Amino acid sequence: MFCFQCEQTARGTACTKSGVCGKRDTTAEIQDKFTGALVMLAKVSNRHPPTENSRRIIREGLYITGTNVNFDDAVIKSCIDEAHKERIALFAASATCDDFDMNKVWEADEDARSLKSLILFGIRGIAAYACHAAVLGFTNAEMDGFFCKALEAVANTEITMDELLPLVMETGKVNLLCMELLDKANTETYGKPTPVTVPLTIEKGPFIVISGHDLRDLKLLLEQSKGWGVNIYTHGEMLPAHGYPALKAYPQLKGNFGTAWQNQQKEFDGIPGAVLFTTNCIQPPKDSYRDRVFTTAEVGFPGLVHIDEKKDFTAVINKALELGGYKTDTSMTGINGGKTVTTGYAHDVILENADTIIEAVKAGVIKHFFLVGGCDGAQPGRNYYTDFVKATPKDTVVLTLACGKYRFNDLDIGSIGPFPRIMDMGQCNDAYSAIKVALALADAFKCGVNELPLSLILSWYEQKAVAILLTLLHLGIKNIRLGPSLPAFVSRNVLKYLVEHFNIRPVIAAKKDLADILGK
Ligand code: FSO
Ligand code: SF4
Repeated sequence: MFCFQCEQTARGTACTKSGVCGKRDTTAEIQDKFTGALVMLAKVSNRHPPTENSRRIIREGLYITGTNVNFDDAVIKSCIDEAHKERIALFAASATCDDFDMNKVWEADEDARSLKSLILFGIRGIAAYACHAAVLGFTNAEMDGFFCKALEAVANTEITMDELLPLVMETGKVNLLCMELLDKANTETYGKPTPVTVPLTIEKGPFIVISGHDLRDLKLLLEQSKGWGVNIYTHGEMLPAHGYPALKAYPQLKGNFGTAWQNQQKEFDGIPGAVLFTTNCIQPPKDSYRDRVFTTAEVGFPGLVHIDEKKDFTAVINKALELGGYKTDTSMTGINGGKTVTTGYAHDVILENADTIIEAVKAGVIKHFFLVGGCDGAQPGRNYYTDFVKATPKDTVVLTLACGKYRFNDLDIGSIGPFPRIMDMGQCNDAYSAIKVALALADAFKCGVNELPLSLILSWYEQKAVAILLTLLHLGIKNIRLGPSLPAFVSRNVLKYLVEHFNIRPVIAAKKDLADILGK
């Protein structure tokens, strides 16, 4: 196997024997075969009008091969069969074609491999968002077309660096389109998020923990669990769901369980409730809770019960009733000991208060904005983000999003006027909100985003973070600090290019970086 698509890759170079994420070598090889099959379907789709089914297969296929999504070989094999069938249905003569061999990418020269990885991992990240939007009825032909164009480029052994570079930037552009589409899908379906304080206490009685990003799965679960006496708690990236009016209207949506994805094996150990995974990041479940974990949509793990597209969550509800939950209310905390967290500071809330914010900046009440966001992970170096937020001066605001916020979202670092100093804008795809706010501020101050008193301190883990980083580069945003380590798939020359053009740099030490930013 060869896989280096995420931040925890073995030795910071590549997983070659088994995945640090728990992926077996056989699964990695089947995933590569599937990507090779998607390449051929994409090539045919670029020449023969694709159907909605071919677009769906490519979208879901890109997503399913992402980190911590699907570990089930049988499921991935059936996806390969489906891709072959669709290709032949589009163009019968392609029946004799072989799938593309992904080793040709992994064994290519390191700069071509690096740019192709940025494109491939970027479209895997975009595809995740595209799938969440698609289940709400929102699709975009330009985006689906780009997946095919990008897959063909990844497989092109003749393509030059000069042709690959614009495609890397186009990946960022298409991700912006996709995040906008998902924002529209979520807000038109569930309303505009509003700020909310979410308890971390688990009330006594049966409960279900729902993890991942898919708001539709949560809505269906809330609907089906009505009247059963089962409480629902969000986990990980599902936390921002509490801000959406149509979701928070359900009284059984009580709070949030635990922290970020990488703590699940510890936090779910012996949990007396059911757990439903709607997207990444699932880790191999331990025996102490394996019998109560369910998957749905693209997520899969061998031996777990999978809820199919009919979305009948009866088995999950019954498991929660059977386990019975805690006997008394159980007070849990965030990683810094806080008992509640807040969320719901999406673009509408902030932009509705734009005048107040602009005045506060002009009057020197707010001196600087930090966007401290991205993915969490297991590396000890990720304490950097906690230390950074703790050290931010009282006249600064910390905007955050994605699962990296669990490093500090239970801290009480005070407020500035009507605003808490930490404002959670949502899931990783809500980077769209941060971009909208940054562009509006730049407009108000008649300057570019790079001239704003705004610094981006990002953490990355998997492919959605790659897509978001490419969006920021596509927008010309400079001086991003990225950690806890730089991607293994960024070659020395590609890094040199990124440093020269975007002044991107690794995080070093919280206090030092903060002093550099504030010029102290
Ligand atoms: Fe985190 Fe996992 Fe949103 Fe990612 S839960 S790491 S970028 O899949 O999704 O931030
Ligand atoms: Fe390794 Fe990450 Fe790939 Fe898993 S997804 S095999 S941890 S590089």
